[in-house]
Amino acid sequence: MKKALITGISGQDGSYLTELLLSEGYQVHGMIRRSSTFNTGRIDHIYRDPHNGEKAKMRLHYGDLASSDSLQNVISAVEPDEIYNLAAQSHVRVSFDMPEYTGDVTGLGTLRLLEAIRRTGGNVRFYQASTSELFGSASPPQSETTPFEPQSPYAVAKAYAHWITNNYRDGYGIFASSGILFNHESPRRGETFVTRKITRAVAAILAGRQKHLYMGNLDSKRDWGYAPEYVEVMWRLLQHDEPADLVIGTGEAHTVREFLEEAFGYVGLDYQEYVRIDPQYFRPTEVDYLLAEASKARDLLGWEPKIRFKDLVRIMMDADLELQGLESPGEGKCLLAERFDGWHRWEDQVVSMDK
Ligand code: NAP
Ligand code: G4F
Repeated sequence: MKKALITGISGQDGSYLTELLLSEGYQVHGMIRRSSTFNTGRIDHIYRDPHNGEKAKMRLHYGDLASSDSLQNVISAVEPDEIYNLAAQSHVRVSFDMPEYTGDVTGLGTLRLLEAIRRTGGNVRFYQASTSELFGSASPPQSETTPFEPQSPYAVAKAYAHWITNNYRDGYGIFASSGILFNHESPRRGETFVTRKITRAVAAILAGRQKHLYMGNLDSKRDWGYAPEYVEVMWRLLQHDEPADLVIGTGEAHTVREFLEEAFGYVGLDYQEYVRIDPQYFRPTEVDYLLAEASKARDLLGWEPKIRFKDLVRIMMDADLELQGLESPGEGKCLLAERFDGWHRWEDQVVSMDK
């Protein structure tokens, strides 16, 4: 039985990757941070195998990318065949507030992990979670040959992580691959990333629990895909004969404004009545336009995304409507708008930490 170690197992991608690897027969080990409250909400349902009800082959270990000894300890204890480095301070706006911390965890943390692999000398395969943010201000579409022009402390930290991964591959012969993934979303997406912030807000507005949605730049374009399809590429990349760097995206970009139109429109509302612009959500430097040219992934791994923009919005909307106890409007139906009376009784629920 193969053993995989996932850093960032409690995040969006970590949770989907765990499900995938368990279904492929792996024993999955995940690294989690110590927290004063539970931080395993996305993986709690995996403790039991959904197929047979038995205890899942998943174990959790305390560790942190900021601490070399914890990484050494986990790797020595697990002796994994594959390591997926998904842990990061992953929020671009937050990286402007915490640049040093982001550089330490997202950048140097990758070095600490690679160094632990080099020292233990095992024959492990390593996946690095690189990002389309590396391309920054480079003209779209972006592929593996597009030069990096990072535009935030997060992107600069990820550039370090990307290059140090290449360096350990070339210098020490470690089987190390980087997936340069464009934005991917799901109902498990963190609540302060823009897609989830929007779908949560639409559902809360419809439920009468929120009145307005405060946003930043609506003109930036992103290539949004569906997270479960993207974690499959991570796994397939490590099964390939040779290590490689690979761009993953849908090849279709939309503005934040279009996401708003689609999400509000899904429940029969006009976003312009609810959205307000708040300068606190603008970034010192913005990435305007990300669009993947992912033909190498198609040629190398036969990978093609199936879920496109409108379906993605619907999947996320349906999940957030359900969380609010509301029904999905479903195909072609015009909505729950009738239930939409009395919202004005509620105060705005603007969370100050919402980035
Ligand atoms: P996410 O939901 O923000 O999850 C990040 C994970 O990293 C969480 O499990 C978090 O733990 C963990 N973490 C944070 N700081 C840590 C530290 N110091 N030590 C150990 N673990 C730490 O991110 P995601 O969306 O799943 O993305 C996974 C990876 O892909 C990230 O590296 C991200 O930068 C990268 N990426 C994401 C996208 C995307 O669109 N989602 C695109 C390209 C690349 P807690 O739960 O305790 O916070
Ligand atoms: O959802 P976002 O915060 O994602 P961003 O910055 O593209 O980063 C995400 O994708 C990267 C891959 O390209 C990952 F590497 C990274 O870890 C993360 O997962 O913002 C998307 C766009 C930005 O242009 C932002 O300025 O939405 C714009 N936006 C407008 N109003 C907002 C808001 N973003 C957030 N988070 N909150 C707003 O209110």
